[in-house]
Amino acid sequence: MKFDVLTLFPEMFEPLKVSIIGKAVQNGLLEINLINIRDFSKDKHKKVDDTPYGGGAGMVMMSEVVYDAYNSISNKEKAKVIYLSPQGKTLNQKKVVELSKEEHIILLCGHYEGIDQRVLDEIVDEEISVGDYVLTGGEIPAMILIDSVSRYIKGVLKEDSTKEESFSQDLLEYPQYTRPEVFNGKKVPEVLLSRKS
Ligand code: 21W
Repeated sequence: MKFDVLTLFPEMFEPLKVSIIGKAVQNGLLEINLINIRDFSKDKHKKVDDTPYGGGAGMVMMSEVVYDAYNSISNKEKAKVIYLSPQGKTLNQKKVVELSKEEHIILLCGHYEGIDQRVLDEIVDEEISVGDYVLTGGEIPAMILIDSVSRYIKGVLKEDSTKEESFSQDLLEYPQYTRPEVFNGKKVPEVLLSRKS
């Protein structure tokens, strides 16, 4: 599965280079391309945003630079374009499983107050939020989406740890223990001790 990420802050995506996701990239199960929107600014000062028409606080990312960054992505005809946005539909596990069936996802991360609506209308298929609280941009939400979706790609997790999740929701969740048998005077439940591996 391939992700292309359009962002002003590609350096925020370092966490995807370690652990399970980092290994999946190394093994070629997953491809994550970071595209720096600023690289597509034609302005001598590399300007990417401007004040909003009608006034209001903050800055708005300009259409053309976002559009040019998007158009630099190859083979995007079948890709799903997702804009991470506080106004989007909240991500849940059902949506995560659905997205894991896509071959190619393009993630657009806003920063500042948002992105000019005209380029969003032009390129975005779907808007997704990660919850009802305010962040500074779409980069951490994009990483949440990549992390949650990638778990469902065959070979990313060791066994099929995702099977029980989709069928039984969190009904099968239970407290877990490992060595030592006694910690701060608290013993591991007796019933588990005979089933040690
Ligand atoms: C937060 C951008 C607030 C803009 C019109 C005029 C992506 C996010 C984000 C951010 C505003 C997600 C406005 C949960 C999030 C994100 C940055 C305010 C107000 N509209 N999921 N002014 N929470 N946040 N815009 O914040 O980009 S997914």
